[in-house]
This record gives sequence, C-alpha cells and structure tokens, in this order.
Amino acid sequence: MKKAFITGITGQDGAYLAEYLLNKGYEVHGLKRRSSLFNTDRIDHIYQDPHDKGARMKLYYGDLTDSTNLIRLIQEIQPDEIYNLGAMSHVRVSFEMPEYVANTDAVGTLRILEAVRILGLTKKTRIYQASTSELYGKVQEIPQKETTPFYPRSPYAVAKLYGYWITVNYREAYDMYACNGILFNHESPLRGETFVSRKITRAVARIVLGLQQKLYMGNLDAKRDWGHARDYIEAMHLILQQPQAEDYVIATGATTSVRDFLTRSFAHVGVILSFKGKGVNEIGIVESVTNAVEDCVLKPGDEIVAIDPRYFRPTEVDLLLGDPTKAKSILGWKPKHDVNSLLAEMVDADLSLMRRDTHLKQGGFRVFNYHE
Ligand code: NDP
Ligand code: GDR
Repeated sequence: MKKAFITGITGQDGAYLAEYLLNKGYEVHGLKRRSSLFNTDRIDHIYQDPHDKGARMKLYYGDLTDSTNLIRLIQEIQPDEIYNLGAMSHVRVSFEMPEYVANTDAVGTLRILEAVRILGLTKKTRIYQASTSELYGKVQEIPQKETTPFYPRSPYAVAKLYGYWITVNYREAYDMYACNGILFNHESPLRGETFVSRKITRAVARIVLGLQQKLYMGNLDAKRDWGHARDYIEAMHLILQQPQAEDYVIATGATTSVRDFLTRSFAHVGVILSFKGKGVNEIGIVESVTNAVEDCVLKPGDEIVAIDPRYFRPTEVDLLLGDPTKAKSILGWKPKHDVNSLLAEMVDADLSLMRRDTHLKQGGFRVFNYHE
C-alpha cells in the first residue's frame, strides 16, 4: 500500500487529492494547522476514525514554518509520495503579509526537501511541488508553457519562484524525484470564498435570493485560464508516476476575463447583466430576467455590481493562458471540464447552500453576512 503525505490537506486541492488517493488504495497522511475552531470542513466526509482498524487516513498537527515538526512527521510516516500543497495562497493578501508568505511558501518548500534529504529518503520519496502560473506574471509569451520565462508580480509569486527553483535544484543536486506542477487557476465548489470565481458564484446565489444587495469587485479585465480542481489533482498524481521527474504546465488552453466569468455566472440563473460607466465608476445593471430560478428577487434596472479599488493589486497579472501540450502527450492528461461547466457547477452548489440560509432567515435566525 503506497503512503502519501499531503501538506495543505484541509485546502481545496488537498481535499480532492486525499479523496482521490484513498479511492486508489493509498494510505493518506495529512498535515493540518492547529486552529481555535475545527478547520477540516472540506475533508470531514472522508474522515476515518484512527481507532478503527484499517483506517487509511490520518491527520497530524504541524506547520510548514516548523522544520522539526516536518522532519519528525516524515520520519514517522516514511511516505512514498509527498504533495506539498500547503501555502498562503491568496495573491492580494500576500502584499499584506510578504514575510510570512516567504517563510511558508518559499522556505516551507525547502524544509520539505531538506527533511527528505536529511532522513535519507531521496531514493524512496517522490515530491510534488505546487507551483503556479503566477510565476509567469508580466506577459512574456502567449500561451505560456514550460519554457516561458518567469516574471513574478507579487510576494506570493516571488515566494513560489523560490519554491520552483529549489525543487529543480534538489532534483539536480541530489538526484531526487522532485517535480513542479505549474498549475493555472483551478476552481470548484470547494474553492475559498475570497478567490474571484467563488466570490462571484457565491454572490450570484446570494443576490438572486435577496440575501445580498451588491457585489463589489476589483479588476474586471484580468484574464485567467480557469479549470476544475478535480481534473488538476489527477495531473498531480500522474506527474509522480512517470519514469523520470519533470515539470509540467497544467491548464485548459482557453482564457476568460473576470467580466465574462461574472456575466456568464449571472446568465446561468437567468439574469442578463449590462455594464455602464468606466473605471472605478463602472456598474453592473440587470438588463433582463428570463427563465430565472423561481426564487429570484431581481428585476431589470437593479444595480448589483460595483467596483471597489481595495480589490486592485499593486501589480497585476493581466493575462494567463496555458499550453498543456507536454502534459497531454507525456502524462496522457486532459481536462474534462471547461469554464462554462465549471461555473455552472459552482453557481448551482452555491444556490443550494444559500437556500439553506434563506430558510434560516425565514425561521428568524440571523444569517451570517460577511462577504469580501
Ligand atoms: P488553499 O488556500 O485552498 O489551501 C491551502 C492549504 O495550505 C490549506 O490547507 C491551509 O491550511 C494550508 N496552509 C496555509 N499555511 C500553512 C502553513 N503555514 N503550514 C501548513 N499549511 C498551511 O489552496 P489550494 O488548495 O487552492 O492550492 C493548493 C496549492 O496549490 C497552494 O500551494 C497554492 O498556492 C497552489 N496553487 C493553487 C492554484 C489554484 O488555482 N487553486 C493554482 C496554482 C497553484 P488552512 O486550511 O488551515 O488554512
Ligand atoms: P489569482 O486568483 O490571483 O489568479 O490566484 P484570484 O481569484 O484571487 O484573482 C483572479 C483575478 O481576478 C481579479 N479580481 C479579483 N480577485 C479577487 N480575489 N477578488 C476580487 O474582488 C476581484 N476582482 C477582480 C484579480 O485581480 C485577478 O486578476 C489564484 C490563487 O489560487 C493562487 O494561489 C494560484 O497560484 C493562482 O490562482 C494560479
């Protein structure tokens, strides 16, 4: 039975990957951070009681900033595969906490590689590093592929640049099986609520049901190559099953603007939007409501989208479009979802969630109203 150790198991990708590996017969070991409340929502459905004989999933407290903890855990687990998915992964927030991001996302990667080296596991343990299309940053070449030069545009991307190169360096210096998956944006109903896709699909549901009046957005013109997290975690696994350790771009090969993602998400529930004004004064207005969900409260003329400059970034990544040719030909990987099926699944999932809130509100309970 193969053993996998996943950092970031409580995050979007960690949750899908853990489930995927359990279904493949793996023993799954995950690193979780201590927090004052339970933080395992995304993996509660696959939780296994460690007292049960035959339990194949185990969680450990730890942190990527704590070397001794990582060394002890890797020694105890003796994993065949490590998936280093743990990171402070929010680009805008990284401008507010750059030193922490460097410690977790950059030096954290080094700590994992060093632990494997110090413990003499270089021939046993294969390592997947969660690299990112943010490395490409300022556009150098379209579409972006494995050979495209990097030009990071945020403290997050600069930290991930270190993670990328230290992985390459350990592979070359110590003959380790260590790989970078350069993954373009991938989303799902499990996506964190402050990333733009989920912020939009959640707001579509809340606004249509009358739980929220307006959605405040940042740069609507940025373009991203959006895929589904379920497809992308399969690529992570494939990357570690090859005869030779290499780095791969994982993307859909299509790009969509934030504005289009937003209008298509509203259109999915029958609300057609139009935009008026420019820059920070731009607003999104309901143009028509046709075949909308039956509990839709919107009517033509409602102003439901506005711009808030606090969501702008000091330096922005304008356009990401990946070329996954290498992954397709060597890994035999190809995505099953496109951006339209992705956003439809996310909007539907958020509608179900928010209808629960509507019932609570009707029952006299206060409904949590935080949105960012
Ligand atoms: P999430 O933000 O959903 O999950 C991040 C995970 O890392 C969480 O489990 C989080 O724990 C954990 N974490 C954060 N800080 C630390 C720390 N100091 N020590 C240990 N664990 C920590 O990210 P995703 O699942 O979306 O992404 C997974 C990885 O892939 C990340 O490294 C991300 O940067 C990278 N990536 C993501 C892409 C995407 O589009 N999703 C694209 C390319 C790369 P907690 O739950 O407690 O917060
Ligand atoms: P990104 O994802 O920065 O690409 O990083 P995010 O969804 O945060 O932003 C995508 C684009 O949307 C624009 N945008 C907004 N973004 C957010 N979060 N909130 C807004 O209100 C808003 N309005 C417009 C942004 O400016 C940006 O251009 C994600 C993360 O998962 C990283 O960890 C990962 O490495 C990359 O994807 C690939």
